[in-house]
Formats: sequence, C-alpha cells, structure tokens
Amino acid sequence: MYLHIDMDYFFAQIEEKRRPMASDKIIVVCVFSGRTEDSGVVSTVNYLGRSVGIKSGMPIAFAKKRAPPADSIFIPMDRPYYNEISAQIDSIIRENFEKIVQASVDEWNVDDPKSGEKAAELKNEILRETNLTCTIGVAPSLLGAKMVAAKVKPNGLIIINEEEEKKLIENSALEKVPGIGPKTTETLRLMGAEKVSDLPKLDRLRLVEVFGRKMGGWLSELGSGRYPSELGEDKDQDEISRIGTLKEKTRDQYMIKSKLKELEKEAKSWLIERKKSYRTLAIIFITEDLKTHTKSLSFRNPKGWSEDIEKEKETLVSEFLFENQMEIRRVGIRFGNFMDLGGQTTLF
Ligand code: DGT
Ligand code: CA
Ligand code: CA
Repeated sequence: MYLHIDMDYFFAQIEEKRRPMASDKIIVVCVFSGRTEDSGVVSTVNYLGRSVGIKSGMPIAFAKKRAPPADSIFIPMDRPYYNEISAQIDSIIRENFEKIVQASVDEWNVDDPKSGEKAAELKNEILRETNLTCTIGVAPSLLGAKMVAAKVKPNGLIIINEEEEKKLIENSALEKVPGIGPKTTETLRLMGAEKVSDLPKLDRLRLVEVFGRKMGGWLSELGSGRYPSELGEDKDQDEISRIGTLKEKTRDQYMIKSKLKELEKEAKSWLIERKKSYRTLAIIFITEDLKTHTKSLSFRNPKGWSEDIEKEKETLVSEFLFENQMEIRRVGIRFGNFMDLGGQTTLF
C-alpha cells in the first residue's frame, strides 16, 4: 500500500497556530516584493480566506479587497521556520516508516505494506508533536493515494481498496490527475477524452505519437488500469536535517549528545550519498512547550562529512542550555549551504 501525506494549508496553518488568538481570522501568508507596501503575491491562505476567494499566487492587493482588515492578518513568509517544521515532520515520518520520499516542503510519499494500519497513528503523532493537521490518503497505488487525499482535504484520512481506487481514478476528469497538466488535458479533449475511462478509446501508438514515448506510454498504462507508484524524487534541497525524540524530556547533556550522535550519522550518510560538503551546522531544540529553537554556526571553508564536529556541537548545546531553562523534548541536527564535491570522493 502507498501513503500520501499532505499538510493542510501549510504555511498559513503554521502562522495560525503561532497565534492562538487569531484562529477566527483570515490568515494570508505573503511574498512581499517590497516595491510598494502591497506589491507581491499570496503564498497561501487558510480555509477561511479561501472561502472569500483568496488563493495562492494572487496579488496581495487583490486579496486585501476580499479580506476586511479587522478580520484578517497579512503575514510575510518565514521560510526558515517553515523548513524547520517540515524537517520535524519528516523526522516523525522516518521514525515510523522506511521507504519515504519527501516530495515537497509539505508532502511525503511512503511505500509500506502495513501503511493502512499505521496511517491514523501517524496523523495523531504529527498533530501531537507539531500541533498541525494533515491529510493522508492510503491506496494500492501512489496515484490512488494522492487522488483520494485530495478529495478528503483538509484534516482527512482515508484508506481505499483496489476496487474503490479503480472507480475513483476511472471516473476522474483528466485535469484532476496529478501529472496531467492543462495543455495535455486540452489536447486529450480534442482527441475525444474527458475522463480517465475515455483513455482506452485512444490507441497507444497514437498517444505515443502525440505526447512522446514517456507521457504517451504513461497515459496508455493509466487507461488500462495500471497505476503509477514510483515514489518520485526527493525535493531539491540545500540542507539536510534529522530530528529525533528524546527518551524523556531532559536537560541532560549526555542524553542530548548521544541522540545527536545518532542523528548526525543519519544526516551524514545522506551527505555522503550525494557527495556534499556544507558550510553551516545547526542544532535544533524543541522544548517542552513545543517551541523550536535553533543554534547555528557558519564555516568559512566548507566542511567534509568526515570532519569532526564534536567541539562545535558541544558549544552549541551548552550555549542553548545556558540561555534557556526549559526541558527538551526533541533535538535535531542540520547541515546546510552545500557545496557539491563533484567527482571528488574524499576531502583528504
Ligand atoms: P492545502 O494543501 O490545499 O490545504 O494548502 P497548502 O497551502 O498546503 O497548499 P500546497 O500543498 O499546494 O502548498 C504547500 C505550501 O507551498 C503552501 O502552504 C505555500 C506554498 N505555496 C503553494 N503555492 C504557492 C504559490 O503559488 N506561491 C508561493 N510563493 N508559495 C506557494
Ligand atoms: Ca498542503
Ligand atoms: Ca503540497
């Protein structure tokens, strides 16, 4: 079975939960361009804002016309913070599953025979650890999982069997199928196909002729009921984090450091596989009040994965414990600002 996880109104939900008093307001996360006070576009908006017609990509000035000032908050994007939360969710998923691909900042694909039983538990754990809701679809194919998740958004969870999946996909309009864009939809419409169930009417050779071998072949497979399930590529990223839950809430340096050692190993095996060196190191602390704190260092010269960073970690941890009196619940490590090592396999 495949599992598709998509966070609900991700950036806006994070901002909403940061401001408990604002849960009845329209929250608009904006990319301000700075030219004039209102120039820029909407990144995303909560469901209240969507109900008055505000959407991703819309100019901020348009959105303001739809949102009464007293009932709405326009907030600049805080991408580093969203990335931190994304890494936290990634680590929760990794604690529960093995074959995982993070497809975007707020989306994961998982391949696991038992994913059906574990999906509800995962949804709860994400909520408990981050206070955020997500939507999870589980189906025999990844395509089915994505499509059924889209239907039960937000805060949804659904598991479907083969028969239900077939019905859902066959009855779907072509433009609702992930992977089929507006241009392909239009060409297919001209060829006489509106729904997935119309695809078998089109000859495979003809599809390949019009759309090329890859897309044409893909459409023909889709028409014959063989649904794609490749987990896809990991998103492009310029940092790798691993965050883990401590056995118990603690301020004990030894416990914190031994957890960090484990996480460092995981993150470094990722670096090694991709031949990356890095210029920034950060230690992430999630305290008992669920707040996320980061302590970081930059290096003038990029560091290779085999270089020792015990001292640096030690400094960051002690500094944090000195500045903050809370107990720590999760810790993480992050390497960022990569340099590609190309063909070079070792720095020494
Ligand atoms: P959802 O999944 O429909 O409940 O809502 P979102 O907001 O999670 O939408 P999604 O999954 O398509 O996108 C994830 C995040 O990516 C979203 O919270 C903000 C960002 N994003 C999406 N579309 C745009 C866009 O057009 N421009 C910019 N700057 N950011 C976007
Ligand atoms: Ca989302
Ligand atoms: Ca998404």
